[in-house]
Amino acid sequence: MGFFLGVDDRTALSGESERTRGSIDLRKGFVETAGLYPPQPVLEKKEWSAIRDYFIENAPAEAIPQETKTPSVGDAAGFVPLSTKYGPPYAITSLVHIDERSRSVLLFDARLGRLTVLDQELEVLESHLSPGVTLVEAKAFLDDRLHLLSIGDLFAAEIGAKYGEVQLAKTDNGKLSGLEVLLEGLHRPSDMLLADFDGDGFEEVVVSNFGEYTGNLALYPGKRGGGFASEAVVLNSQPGAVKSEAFDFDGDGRLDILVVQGHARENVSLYLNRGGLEFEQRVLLEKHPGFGYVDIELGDFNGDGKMDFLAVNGDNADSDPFNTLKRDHGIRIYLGDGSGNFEESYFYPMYGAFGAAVEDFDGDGDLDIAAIAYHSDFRAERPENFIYLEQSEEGGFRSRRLEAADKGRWLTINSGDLDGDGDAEIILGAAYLPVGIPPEQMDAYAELSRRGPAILVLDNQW
Ligand SMILES: [Ca+2]
Ligand SMILES: [Ca+2]
Ligand SMILES: [Ca+2]
Ligand SMILES: [Ca+2]
Repeated sequence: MGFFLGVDDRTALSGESERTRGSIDLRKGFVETAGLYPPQPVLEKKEWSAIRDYFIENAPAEAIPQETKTPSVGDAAGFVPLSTKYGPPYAITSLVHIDERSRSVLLFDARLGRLTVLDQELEVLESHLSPGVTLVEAKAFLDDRLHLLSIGDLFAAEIGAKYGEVQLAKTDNGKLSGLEVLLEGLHRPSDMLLADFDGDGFEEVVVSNFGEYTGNLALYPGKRGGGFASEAVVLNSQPGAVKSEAFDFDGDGRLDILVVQGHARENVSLYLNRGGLEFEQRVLLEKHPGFGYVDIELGDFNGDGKMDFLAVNGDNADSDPFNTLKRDHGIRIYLGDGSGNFEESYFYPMYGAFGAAVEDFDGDGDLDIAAIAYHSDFRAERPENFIYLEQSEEGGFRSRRLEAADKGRWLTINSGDLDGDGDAEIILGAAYLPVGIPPEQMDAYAELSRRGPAILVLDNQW
């Protein structure tokens, strides 16, 4: 906080390790590079001291525990792990994607810089070295097109650098060819959304340029004949957009955009489509900067025909190495009224929750949830790295654990019908990085990294 106010006060750091002091130096450099470090302090020394003292006096010495949750009702035995030879050690799996058209799995490992395609038996179909690219998302269409999104700089090593790209490949039975770069110079994008927002028959792409201290939410109009205009319509000039989804939430016939912002003024906003690629932002939820939003998913959870959404918050990497477990982390459902208003109906507390897949996994007609955690409680004998929330007839959810899925540190999750039998499989992708790990949990984390799998594919046998 001090760096943003032009204050470099290290008094609280005496006695801290070299690693800690190093990471504070790094953070100062980031704020300076982003041009956000004021040349002069913007407040008096005594004002700064008063703020610091207030926080030190009022912050609890121990993290406030999460609210008690109903114990899990048993194992998620309907998910059966499939075996695979794919498994680079210390994987950084930035993308997992089930391609239902070709019954294949697309993976990207950011440590190797390698894109790999597995067939439905999880045998390697092909593998490409992709220097300078770090894929984080894939979006398929009914035809042979596949859009890919590269974040460029996965680790935010270069603040302000714009190496992100939207790429287009052709697919033939899972094999990729004819790679084209459609957009470049994107600011650490974490998500793309393809939809025709102006109704001219050509899809726009909405890019969540997460950035770091700078970034934006940008819409690139679709061009006649394919591709996107290089000039963006900036929907929001704040950094931190993580994920967006399209739906006509107010029922006026135009597709709107739901966006989650996971940085600074964290929020979930609805961008109502007013026509002509003009949108009006309606903030639905606004949270504090440590809330850690990472994901939203759409679904009609209560089956009333009105679209609802699920929000996931659990990012805990921003205050390395002073991360503490956060009471508020978890998964929440917001029910929609069909006019763009939402009300929270469900909360599942989960430390470090990082992503979710929403499907009717057990085929009983209602939506269920599979979720992962990246920043789970490593002190636990069995950290809760995965949870299956099965919707019950009464509208509540029963939680189920899965031992095999607690053995990885999952960054990515995707679902889809891999084997073509009509139900959705799950794929989890692990990333073993010492990010967001408090020093006293480093040993437990190292053990998990040594043994943890790169991916886990769960066959649906509910
Ligand atoms: Ca609308
Ligand atoms: Ca609903
Ligand atoms: Ca169900
Ligand atoms: Ca299936």
